[in-house]
Amino acid sequence: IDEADGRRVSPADFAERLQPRRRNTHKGSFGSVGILGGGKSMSGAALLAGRAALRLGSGRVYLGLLDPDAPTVDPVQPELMIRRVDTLFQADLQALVCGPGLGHTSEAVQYVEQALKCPLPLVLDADALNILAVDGRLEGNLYNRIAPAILTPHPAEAARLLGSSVREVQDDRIGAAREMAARYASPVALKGCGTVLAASDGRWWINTTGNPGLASAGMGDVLSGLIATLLAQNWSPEQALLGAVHLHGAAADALVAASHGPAGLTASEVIDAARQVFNGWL
Ligand code: NPW
Ligand code: AMP
Ligand code: MG
Repeated sequence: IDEADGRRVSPADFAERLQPRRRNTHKGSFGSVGILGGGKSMSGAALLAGRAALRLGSGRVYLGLLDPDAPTVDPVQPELMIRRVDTLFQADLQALVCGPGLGHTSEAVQYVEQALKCPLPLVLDADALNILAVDGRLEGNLYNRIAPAILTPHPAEAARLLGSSVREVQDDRIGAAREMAARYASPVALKGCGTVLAASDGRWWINTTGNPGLASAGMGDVLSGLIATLLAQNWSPEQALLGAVHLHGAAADALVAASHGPAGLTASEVIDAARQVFNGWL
Protein backbone atom coordinates (compact mmCIF):
# COMPACT_ATOMS: atom_id res chain seq x y z
CA ILE A 1 0.00 0.00 0.00
CA ASP A 2 1.03 3.56 -0.67
CA GLU A 3 1.10 4.56 2.96
CA ALA A 4 2.67 7.88 2.04
CA ASP A 5 -0.73 8.97 0.75
CA GLY A 6 -2.26 8.88 4.21
CA ARG A 7 -2.68 11.97 6.36
CA ARG A 8 -3.23 12.72 9.99
CA VAL A 9 -6.71 14.12 10.75
CA SER A 10 -6.63 17.76 11.80
CA PRO A 11 -9.31 20.37 12.46
CA ALA A 12 -8.34 21.95 9.12
CA ASP A 13 -10.13 18.99 7.47
CA PHE A 14 -13.50 20.32 8.65
CA ALA A 15 -12.73 23.92 9.71
CA GLU A 16 -15.07 25.40 7.09
CA ARG A 17 -17.99 23.74 8.91
CA LEU A 18 -17.15 25.21 12.32
CA GLN A 19 -19.42 28.24 12.15
CA PRO A 20 -21.09 29.96 15.09
CA ARG A 21 -24.84 29.44 15.17
CA ARG A 22 -26.81 32.04 13.29
CA ARG A 23 -29.20 33.97 15.53
CA ASN A 24 -32.37 33.54 13.53
CA THR A 25 -32.67 29.76 13.74
CA HIS A 26 -34.90 27.18 15.39
CA LYS A 27 -34.74 23.47 16.17
CA GLY A 28 -35.61 22.62 12.59
CA SER A 29 -32.37 24.29 11.51
CA PHE A 30 -30.18 21.72 13.28
CA GLY A 31 -31.41 18.43 11.98
CA SER A 32 -33.45 15.53 13.28
CA VAL A 33 -31.51 12.34 14.00
CA GLY A 34 -33.00 8.85 14.33
CA ILE A 35 -31.36 6.05 16.29
CA LEU A 36 -32.41 2.50 15.44
CA GLY A 37 -31.18 -0.06 17.96
CA GLY A 38 -31.77 -1.14 21.53
CA GLY A 39 -32.72 -4.82 21.32
CA LYS A 40 -33.30 -6.97 24.40
CA SER A 41 -31.34 -5.58 27.38
CA MET A 42 -29.39 -3.25 25.09
CA SER A 43 -31.36 0.01 25.30
CA GLY A 44 -28.33 1.66 26.88
CA ALA A 45 -26.35 1.61 23.66
CA ALA A 46 -29.11 3.43 21.73
CA LEU A 47 -29.67 5.88 24.60
CA LEU A 48 -25.97 6.78 24.57
CA ALA A 49 -26.05 7.38 20.82
CA GLY A 50 -29.19 9.49 21.20
CA ARG A 51 -27.85 11.53 24.10
CA ALA A 52 -24.63 12.14 22.18
CA ALA A 53 -26.63 13.38 19.18
CA LEU A 54 -28.72 15.70 21.34
CA ARG A 55 -25.78 17.13 23.23
CA LEU A 56 -23.76 17.77 20.11
CA GLY A 57 -26.57 19.98 18.89
CA SER A 58 -29.12 17.97 16.92
CA GLY A 59 -32.42 19.85 16.78
CA ARG A 60 -34.43 16.72 17.56
CA VAL A 61 -33.50 13.12 18.35
CA TYR A 62 -35.82 10.14 17.93
CA LEU A 63 -35.07 6.63 19.17
CA GLY A 64 -36.63 3.47 17.79
CA LEU A 65 -35.92 0.69 20.28
CA LEU A 66 -36.56 -2.95 19.37
CA ASP A 67 -36.92 -4.23 22.94
CA PRO A 68 -40.66 -4.21 23.69
CA ASP A 69 -39.79 -3.76 27.36
CA ALA A 70 -37.58 -0.75 26.69
CA PRO A 71 -38.37 2.46 28.55
CA THR A 72 -40.55 4.98 26.73
CA VAL A 73 -38.77 7.92 28.27
CA ASP A 74 -35.14 8.50 29.22
CA PRO A 75 -35.37 10.08 32.69
CA VAL A 76 -31.82 11.39 32.39
CA GLN A 77 -32.51 12.95 29.00
CA PRO A 78 -36.27 13.39 28.63
CA GLU A 79 -35.69 15.52 25.51
CA LEU A 80 -35.19 12.27 23.59
CA MET A 81 -38.29 11.07 21.75
CA ILE A 82 -38.57 7.33 22.16
CA ARG A 83 -40.85 5.78 19.57
CA ARG A 84 -42.13 2.33 18.75
CA VAL A 85 -39.52 1.11 16.34
CA ASP A 86 -42.02 0.57 13.52
CA THR A 87 -42.94 4.27 13.65
CA LEU A 88 -39.39 5.68 13.64
CA PHE A 89 -39.32 6.16 9.88
CA GLN A 90 -42.46 8.30 10.03
CA ALA A 91 -40.43 11.08 11.63
CA ASP A 92 -38.90 13.68 9.31
CA LEU A 93 -35.26 12.65 9.80
CA GLN A 94 -32.08 14.09 8.28
CA ALA A 95 -29.77 11.25 9.39
CA LEU A 96 -30.07 7.77 10.85
CA VAL A 97 -27.86 5.60 13.05
CA CYS A 98 -28.52 1.87 12.77
CA GLY A 99 -26.95 -0.69 15.06
CA PRO A 100 -26.21 0.31 18.67
CA GLY A 101 -27.44 -2.58 20.79
CA LEU A 102 -29.64 -3.71 17.90
CA GLY A 103 -29.13 -7.45 18.46
CA HIS A 104 -29.32 -10.10 15.78
CA THR A 105 -32.94 -11.26 15.67
CA SER A 106 -34.90 -11.64 12.43
CA GLU A 107 -36.63 -8.36 13.29
CA ALA A 108 -33.21 -6.68 13.59
CA VAL A 109 -32.25 -7.98 10.14
CA GLN A 110 -35.46 -6.51 8.68
CA TYR A 111 -34.70 -3.11 10.15
CA VAL A 112 -31.14 -3.14 8.83
CA GLU A 113 -32.58 -3.80 5.39
CA GLN A 114 -35.06 -0.94 5.80
CA ALA A 115 -32.27 1.38 6.96
CA LEU A 116 -30.10 0.45 3.98
CA LYS A 117 -32.99 1.13 1.60
CA CYS A 118 -33.99 4.47 3.11
CA PRO A 119 -32.80 7.67 1.42
CA LEU A 120 -31.17 9.17 4.54
CA PRO A 121 -27.49 9.66 5.42
CA LEU A 122 -26.79 6.55 7.47
CA VAL A 123 -24.29 5.46 10.11
CA LEU A 124 -23.93 1.68 10.33
CA ASP A 125 -22.41 0.49 13.59
CA ALA A 126 -22.26 -2.49 15.92
CA ASP A 127 -24.91 -5.15 15.19
CA ALA A 128 -25.90 -3.56 11.88
CA LEU A 129 -22.34 -4.35 10.76
CA ASN A 130 -22.54 -7.87 12.18
CA ILE A 131 -25.78 -8.44 10.27
CA LEU A 132 -24.26 -7.01 7.09
CA ALA A 133 -21.34 -9.41 7.54
CA VAL A 134 -23.46 -12.57 7.59
CA ASP A 135 -26.37 -11.66 5.33
CA GLY A 136 -24.91 -11.52 1.81
CA ARG A 137 -28.23 -10.23 0.40
CA LEU A 138 -27.86 -6.88 2.10
CA GLU A 139 -24.53 -5.73 0.71
CA GLY A 140 -25.91 -4.73 -2.69
CA ASN A 141 -28.10 -2.08 -1.06
CA LEU A 142 -24.95 -0.09 -0.32
CA TYR A 143 -24.00 0.28 -3.99
CA ASN A 144 -27.09 2.14 -5.20
CA ARG A 145 -27.98 4.25 -2.21
CA ILE A 146 -29.29 7.78 -2.76
CA ALA A 147 -27.69 9.11 0.44
CA PRO A 148 -24.27 8.30 1.90
CA ALA A 149 -23.58 5.54 4.40
CA ILE A 150 -20.69 5.45 6.87
CA LEU A 151 -19.39 2.27 8.51
CA THR A 152 -17.74 2.36 11.95
CA PRO A 153 -16.42 -1.12 12.79
CA HIS A 154 -14.14 -1.96 15.69
CA PRO A 155 -11.53 -4.62 14.87
CA ALA A 156 -13.81 -7.58 15.65
CA GLU A 157 -16.64 -6.14 13.54
CA ALA A 158 -14.11 -5.48 10.77
CA ALA A 159 -12.90 -9.08 10.95
CA ARG A 160 -16.50 -10.29 10.57
CA LEU A 161 -17.05 -8.00 7.56
CA LEU A 162 -13.81 -9.09 5.90
CA GLY A 163 -14.13 -12.76 6.80
CA SER A 164 -10.75 -12.59 8.50
CA SER A 165 -9.52 -12.47 12.09
CA VAL A 166 -8.92 -9.64 14.55
CA ARG A 167 -5.22 -10.50 14.33
CA GLU A 168 -5.18 -10.05 10.54
CA VAL A 169 -7.10 -6.78 10.75
CA GLN A 170 -4.76 -5.40 13.40
CA ASP A 171 -1.67 -6.49 11.45
CA ASP A 172 -2.73 -4.25 8.54
CA ARG A 173 -5.23 -1.71 9.83
CA ILE A 174 -4.77 0.65 6.92
CA GLY A 175 -5.24 -2.11 4.37
CA ALA A 176 -8.30 -3.43 6.20
CA ALA A 177 -9.96 0.00 6.38
CA ARG A 178 -9.31 0.68 2.71
CA GLU A 179 -10.57 -2.74 1.69
CA MET A 180 -13.85 -2.21 3.55
CA ALA A 181 -14.31 1.30 2.13
CA ALA A 182 -13.80 0.00 -1.41
CA ARG A 183 -15.98 -3.06 -0.96
CA TYR A 184 -18.91 -1.20 0.59
CA ALA A 185 -18.45 1.95 -1.52
CA SER A 186 -18.63 4.00 1.67
CA PRO A 187 -16.32 5.84 4.07
CA VAL A 188 -15.14 3.65 6.93
CA ALA A 189 -13.68 4.25 10.39
CA LEU A 190 -11.70 1.27 11.64
CA LYS A 191 -11.81 2.13 15.33
CA GLY A 192 -9.24 1.49 18.05
CA CYS A 193 -5.96 3.05 19.11
CA GLY A 194 -5.20 5.22 16.06
CA THR A 195 -8.54 5.05 14.26
CA VAL A 196 -7.99 4.61 10.52
CA LEU A 197 -10.40 6.46 8.25
CA ALA A 198 -10.75 5.44 4.64
CA ALA A 199 -12.70 6.78 1.67
CA SER A 200 -13.95 4.49 -1.07
CA ASP A 201 -11.54 6.08 -3.58
CA GLY A 202 -8.51 4.87 -1.61
CA ARG A 203 -7.65 8.00 0.38
CA TRP A 204 -7.05 7.40 4.08
CA TRP A 205 -6.29 9.22 7.33
CA ILE A 206 -5.16 8.39 10.85
CA ASN A 207 -6.72 10.08 13.85
CA THR A 208 -4.36 10.66 16.75
CA THR A 209 -6.71 12.10 19.35
CA GLY A 210 -8.08 9.71 21.98
CA ASN A 211 -6.52 7.54 24.64
CA PRO A 212 -7.04 4.24 26.48
CA GLY A 213 -9.74 5.87 28.63
CA LEU A 214 -11.94 5.16 25.60
CA ALA A 215 -11.54 1.42 26.17
CA SER A 216 -14.86 1.14 27.98
CA ALA A 217 -18.45 0.14 27.15
CA GLY A 218 -20.54 2.53 25.11
CA MET A 219 -17.79 4.67 23.62
CA GLY A 220 -18.52 3.51 20.08
CA ASP A 221 -22.24 4.12 20.58
CA VAL A 222 -21.45 7.73 21.48
CA LEU A 223 -19.33 8.14 18.35
CA SER A 224 -22.20 7.00 16.12
CA GLY A 225 -24.47 9.71 17.54
CA LEU A 226 -21.83 12.38 17.01
CA ILE A 227 -21.34 11.42 13.36
CA ALA A 228 -25.10 11.43 12.69
CA THR A 229 -25.48 14.91 14.17
CA LEU A 230 -22.94 16.34 11.74
CA LEU A 231 -24.47 14.44 8.81
CA ALA A 232 -27.90 15.84 9.74
CA GLN A 233 -26.41 19.35 9.59
CA ASN A 234 -25.24 18.81 6.02
CA TRP A 235 -21.59 18.11 6.70
CA SER A 236 -20.24 15.93 3.88
CA PRO A 237 -19.79 12.26 4.84
CA GLU A 238 -16.03 12.71 4.92
CA GLN A 239 -16.15 15.88 7.04
CA ALA A 240 -18.69 14.32 9.41
CA LEU A 241 -16.59 11.21 9.88
CA LEU A 242 -13.25 12.98 10.35
CA GLY A 243 -14.81 15.71 12.49
CA ALA A 244 -16.68 13.35 14.82
CA VAL A 245 -13.77 10.92 15.26
CA HIS A 246 -11.38 13.79 15.98
CA LEU A 247 -13.84 15.38 18.41
CA HIS A 248 -14.56 12.08 20.22
CA GLY A 249 -10.84 11.56 20.86
CA ALA A 250 -10.26 15.21 21.80
CA ALA A 251 -13.09 14.99 24.34
CA ALA A 252 -11.47 11.95 25.94
CA ASP A 253 -8.10 13.75 25.96
CA ALA A 254 -9.63 16.78 27.71
CA LEU A 255 -11.16 14.49 30.36
CA VAL A 256 -7.85 12.73 31.00
CA ALA A 257 -6.08 16.09 31.22
CA ALA A 258 -8.58 16.95 33.97
CA SER A 259 -7.88 13.62 35.75
CA HIS A 260 -11.28 12.07 34.93
CA GLY A 261 -9.45 9.13 33.35
CA PRO A 262 -8.07 7.08 31.78
CA ALA A 263 -9.22 4.70 34.54
CA GLY A 264 -12.97 4.90 34.95
CA LEU A 265 -13.71 7.31 32.13
CA THR A 266 -17.34 6.79 31.08
CA ALA A 267 -19.10 7.20 27.76
CA SER A 268 -21.56 9.62 29.37
CA GLU A 269 -18.70 11.90 30.38
CA VAL A 270 -17.34 11.81 26.83
CA ILE A 271 -20.71 13.10 25.59
CA ASP A 272 -20.48 16.16 27.84
CA ALA A 273 -16.82 16.77 27.08
CA ALA A 274 -17.51 16.53 23.34
CA ARG A 275 -20.11 19.28 23.73
CA GLN A 276 -17.60 21.47 25.53
CA VAL A 277 -14.77 20.87 23.05
CA PHE A 278 -17.07 21.41 20.07
CA ASN A 279 -18.43 24.71 21.36
CA GLY A 280 -14.83 25.78 21.93
CA TRP A 281 -14.14 25.12 18.25
CA LEU A 282 -17.04 27.28 17.00
P1 NPW B 1 -11.44 -9.05 23.39
O1 NPW B 1 -11.91 -10.46 23.37
O2 NPW B 1 -12.23 -8.21 24.37
O3 NPW B 1 -9.98 -8.87 23.49
P2 NPW B 1 -18.50 -7.55 19.92
P3 NPW B 1 -19.49 -5.36 21.52
C1 NPW B 1 -13.01 -7.38 20.20
C2 NPW B 1 -23.74 -3.07 22.38
N1 NPW B 1 -23.31 -2.36 23.58
N2 NPW B 1 -9.00 -4.25 19.45
C3 NPW B 1 -13.04 -7.94 21.59
O4 NPW B 1 -11.79 -8.48 21.91
C4 NPW B 1 -23.12 -2.68 21.05
O5 NPW B 1 -23.73 -1.52 20.50
C5 NPW B 1 -24.26 -2.11 24.50
C6 NPW B 1 -9.07 -5.60 19.46
C7 NPW B 1 -14.14 -8.98 21.51
O6 NPW B 1 -13.65 -10.21 20.97
C8 NPW B 1 -23.42 -3.92 20.25
O7 NPW B 1 -24.75 -3.86 19.76
C9 NPW B 1 -24.05 -1.32 25.61
N3 NPW B 1 -10.20 -6.30 19.68
C10 NPW B 1 -23.33 -5.03 21.28
O8 NPW B 1 -23.37 -4.41 22.54
C11 NPW B 1 -22.68 -0.84 25.92
C12 NPW B 1 -11.28 -5.61 19.90
O9 NPW B 1 -14.36 -7.38 19.83
C13 NPW B 1 -15.09 -8.37 20.54
C14 NPW B 1 -11.29 -4.20 19.93
C15 NPW B 1 -22.07 -5.87 21.17
O10 NPW B 1 -20.93 -5.00 20.97
C16 NPW B 1 -21.65 -1.74 25.29
C17 NPW B 1 -16.25 -7.70 21.21
O11 NPW B 1 -17.00 -7.09 20.22
C18 NPW B 1 -21.91 -2.03 23.83
O12 NPW B 1 -21.57 -0.91 23.01
C19 NPW B 1 -10.07 -3.52 19.69
N4 NPW B 1 -10.00 -2.17 19.69
N5 NPW B 1 -12.54 -3.77 20.20
C20 NPW B 1 -25.19 -0.93 26.47
N6 NPW B 1 -24.97 -0.08 27.49
O13 NPW B 1 -26.31 -1.35 26.24
C21 NPW B 1 -13.28 -4.87 20.31
N7 NPW B 1 -12.53 -5.99 20.15
O14 NPW B 1 -18.59 -9.03 20.05
O15 NPW B 1 -18.85 -7.01 18.61
O16 NPW B 1 -19.30 -6.88 21.14
O17 NPW B 1 -18.56 -4.48 20.83
O18 NPW B 1 -19.49 -5.32 23.01
P1 AMP C 1 -16.68 0.46 20.55
O1 AMP C 1 -15.71 -0.69 20.68
O2 AMP C 1 -17.61 0.31 19.42
O3 AMP C 1 -17.37 0.79 21.84
O4 AMP C 1 -15.82 1.74 20.19
C1 AMP C 1 -14.77 2.16 21.03
C2 AMP C 1 -14.39 3.61 20.70
O5 AMP C 1 -13.34 4.00 21.57
C3 AMP C 1 -13.84 3.77 19.31
O6 AMP C 1 -14.10 5.08 18.85
C4 AMP C 1 -12.35 3.54 19.51
O7 AMP C 1 -11.56 4.15 18.52
C5 AMP C 1 -12.13 4.19 20.86
N1 AMP C 1 -11.01 3.55 21.58
C6 AMP C 1 -11.07 2.39 22.25
N2 AMP C 1 -9.87 2.09 22.78
C7 AMP C 1 -9.04 3.10 22.43
C8 AMP C 1 -7.65 3.40 22.68
N3 AMP C 1 -6.89 2.55 23.39
N4 AMP C 1 -7.13 4.53 22.17
C9 AMP C 1 -7.89 5.37 21.46
N5 AMP C 1 -9.21 5.15 21.19
C10 AMP C 1 -9.77 4.04 21.66
MG1 MG D 1 -19.49 -0.62 19.42
